[in-house]
Amino acid sequence: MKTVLVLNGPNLNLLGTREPLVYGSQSLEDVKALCQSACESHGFALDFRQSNHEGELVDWIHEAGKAQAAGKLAGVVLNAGAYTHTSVALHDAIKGTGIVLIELHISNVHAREAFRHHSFISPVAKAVMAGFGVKGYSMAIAGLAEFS
Ligand code: CA2
Repeated sequence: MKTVLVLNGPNLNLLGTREPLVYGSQSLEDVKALCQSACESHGFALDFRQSNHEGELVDWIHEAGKAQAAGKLAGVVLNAGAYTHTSVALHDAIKGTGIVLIELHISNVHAREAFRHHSFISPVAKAVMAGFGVKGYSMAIAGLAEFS
C-alpha cells in the first residue's frame, strides 16, 4: 500500500481557532480525520504532519523524494502556508526530487492580498488547488489516486 504524505506549514496548527471566515472552523485534527477517510477510500496509508519550521519541511520533502523513488509514496499534498510565498528553499527541495506534489490552499489565495498571489511552489508542483476550504485536502488525495 502506498502512502500519501500531507504536509502543513506554519500556523496551520492554529486552524479553527481564528479567522473562521477565511479558513473555516475545523481544526487540524479534523483535517487529519478527513485525510484519513479519503486515504482509506483510495487504498492509501496516511502520513500527516505539521511544522512551523522551514528546514523541517525541507527535510520532509527530501524524505518524500526517497520514498517516491522506492515506490512507497503516492505523492505529497503540501499546504506550505506563508512559506508558499517566500521559500526558495522549499522550491529547490521539491525541484528534481520527482515527487508528485499537489500544492494546496484552503483559501483562494488569488482573491486575497497581492503578496499571496505569487507562489514559489507552483512551478514545481504537479497540480495546484485553492479555495475549496478544508475539503480541498480530500480532493487533492482523490487527485493523487487519479495520477497513480
Ligand atoms: O489558504 C491557505 O491554506 C494558506 O496556505 C494559509 C496560510 C496563508 O499564509 C497562505 O497565504 C494561504 C496561513 C495559514 C495560517 O492558518 C491559520 C489558521 C487559523 C488561524 C491562524 C492561522
